[in-house]
Amino acid sequence: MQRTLSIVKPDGVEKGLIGEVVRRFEKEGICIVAMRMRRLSRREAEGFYAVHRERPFFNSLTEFMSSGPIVVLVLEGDDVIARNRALMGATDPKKAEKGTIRADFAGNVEKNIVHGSDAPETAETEIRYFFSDLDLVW
Ligand code: 3AN
Repeated sequence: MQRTLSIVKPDGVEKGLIGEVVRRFEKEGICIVAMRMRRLSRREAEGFYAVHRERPFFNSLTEFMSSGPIVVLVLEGDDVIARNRALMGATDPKKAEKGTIRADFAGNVEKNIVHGSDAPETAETEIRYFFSDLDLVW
């Protein structure tokens, strides 16, 4: 059993896609074990994306991620990190496979509706960034 962090980003919330994203998880049999809406400060967004600090898009990305409310979720299931990333599609929506969340709804490589952890270690760190053990439903 694996866990991963998902985020419906500010563009996803603004476009009214919280329910659509959650529906895709549930349809796929992925279990939601925590879910919360919140708004990140710029500092919190910078902390979350600290691994991208040196990238040219860091300023713009953290500004965007703190521009409006987000929904953070912890997903659980067999191989859920890869399954979530398959549902999301490629980072660049133009390269994302048809039927994925990003191909269907994302505007561009930055405003791409959802985030998903990319490996077990990052999943653990990212879940810890937003949730404590007490928040997780077993
Ligand atoms: P993913 O979210 O698909 O794992 P990462 O981890 O490479 O992609 O990038 C984190 C976030 O940074 C992306 N979700 C996207 O919002 C933003 N990003 C990635 N590459 C670019 C880029 N070339 N230009 C602008 N933003 C980018």
